Amino acid sequence: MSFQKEISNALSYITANGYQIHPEAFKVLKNLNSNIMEIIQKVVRFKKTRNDDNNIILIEDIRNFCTINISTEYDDLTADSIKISHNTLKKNNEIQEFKTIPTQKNTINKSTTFNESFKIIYDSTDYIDPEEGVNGYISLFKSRFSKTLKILSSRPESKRINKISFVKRRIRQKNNNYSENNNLSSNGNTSIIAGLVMSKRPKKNNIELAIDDLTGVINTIALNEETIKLVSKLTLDQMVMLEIENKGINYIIKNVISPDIPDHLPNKAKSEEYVVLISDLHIGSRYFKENEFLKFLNWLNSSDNEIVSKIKFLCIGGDLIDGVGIFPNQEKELYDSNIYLQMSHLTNLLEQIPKRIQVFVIPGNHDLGRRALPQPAIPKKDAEILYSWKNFTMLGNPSYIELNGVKILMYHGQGLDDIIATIPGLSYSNPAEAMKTLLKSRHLSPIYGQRTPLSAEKEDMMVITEIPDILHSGHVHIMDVQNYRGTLIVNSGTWQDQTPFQQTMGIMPTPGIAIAVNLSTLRPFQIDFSQ
Ligand code: D5M
Ligand code: FE
Ligand code: ZN
Repeated sequence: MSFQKEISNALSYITANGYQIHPEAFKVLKNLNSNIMEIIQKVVRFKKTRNDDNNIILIEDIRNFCTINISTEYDDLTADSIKISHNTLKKNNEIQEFKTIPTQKNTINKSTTFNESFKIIYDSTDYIDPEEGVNGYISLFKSRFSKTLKILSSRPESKRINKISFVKRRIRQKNNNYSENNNLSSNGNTSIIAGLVMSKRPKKNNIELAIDDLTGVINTIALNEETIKLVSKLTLDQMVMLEIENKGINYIIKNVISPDIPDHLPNKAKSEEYVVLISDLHIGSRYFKENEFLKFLNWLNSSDNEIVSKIKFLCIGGDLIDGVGIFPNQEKELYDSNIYLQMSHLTNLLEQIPKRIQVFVIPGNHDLGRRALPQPAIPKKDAEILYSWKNFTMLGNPSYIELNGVKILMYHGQGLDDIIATIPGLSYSNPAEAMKTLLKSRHLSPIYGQRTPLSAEKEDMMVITEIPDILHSGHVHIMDVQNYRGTLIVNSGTWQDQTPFQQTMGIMPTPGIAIAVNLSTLRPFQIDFSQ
């Protein structure tokens, strides 16, 4: 189809669906070169599902659907050849230009600089685009593979990556040659492969690891203490780079290279300002600690406290309400078994947050909306009042925000259940240690098919593509803070007392604590309201 024809089809599609396109957005569309119709269809679908009552398509609407487009083709694995078409829209000057667009109702949206102090870098709500059936999961894993391969490409070892099919073929040929010459297989040179962990089988004196890189699966084995330790810390379905050596029929692991985050200096704000991190209120549960939460709200409203006057931001990391039907026999644990009453109780409490504080909200597994990760923002129809407050930004889980230059990755933390259950040495009592595994694997919920439902998205939004300065999660209900290679890891605990389920699991929650982080130093402070 000619380019003109494609543009003309896209315009027809827009008008047929009752929308118009802003002239600036039209210019951008014309510069996109490809996939114009696909992007427009996504934009329209997204505006419809969000009940966006502004019927003009703006640059920001388009931007939501065409950031970085990594080729999922797997033709050539050298680092330099990973194909990335950076979105030209991401240039700063275009963001400046963006500001001049007249802002209509409901149009101030993602990726826009709202004011000097905060930005929404990435809201998974905007990218949710599941694919039906088994193809969906193929797309998801291809996307995970290529996004993480791009991360690994900064490692010098990546220059030597070979496709698994190639490694196996080469070794087969070599072994055939040797047997023809009546020779035994020799110790070949080492190869580097990169792929997703398909299985991990701990044996008495070793661990077997199967790796899949979309060209084939290879069975490898860790034999010495050092490699066994490294392999035991890998999660299923995460991306990893291995140096392997062929010996007879075995591929012995010589080195394990996780995508990981590098040791780095985090971004810091220029002046002393604070963000407060909380999560897991569980309003509606009999175990919700309302008195403690009211003390917290009172504290936020106190005028004579030096730190409080410097609090500019509040992040709420999901599980705002307890919900209904989340687990069997939940009704017995609810004081309010109507989600709308739970939401209204939530609204009454959150209304007490001073309006000068910017609040960012993501959902958790107890909130309204879909259960599978990534979760879109709590639906507007269920939280109209929260959406109407100017200081509230409702985001998906996960989301990436920037507060005075400090990048915060907000993620409720569902995937931690699977990490804690499967990695030796981890426990619910130190969730920050488990969150470290997320940074090492560069994935927020790597394990597929166990406790954490993952949606078959075309793009794997759970890959940690950008290094956060702060990783904020909840879900585990235990407050924990740790610094890992320059990133501040915070699990913000809960406002719910121990539930019968947690009692059977041996989980001792730490309710009633808020974490405040000084954005100019990244120093965390605990404020305990449980006393
Ligand atoms: O999770 C509250 C706590 O219960 C948290 O520590 C995780 C734990 N939890 C929740 N679901 C599971 C499953 N399926 N297995 C193991 N542990 C779990 P919340 O999301 O607030 O109910
Ligand atoms: Fe929770
Ligand atoms: Zn939760």
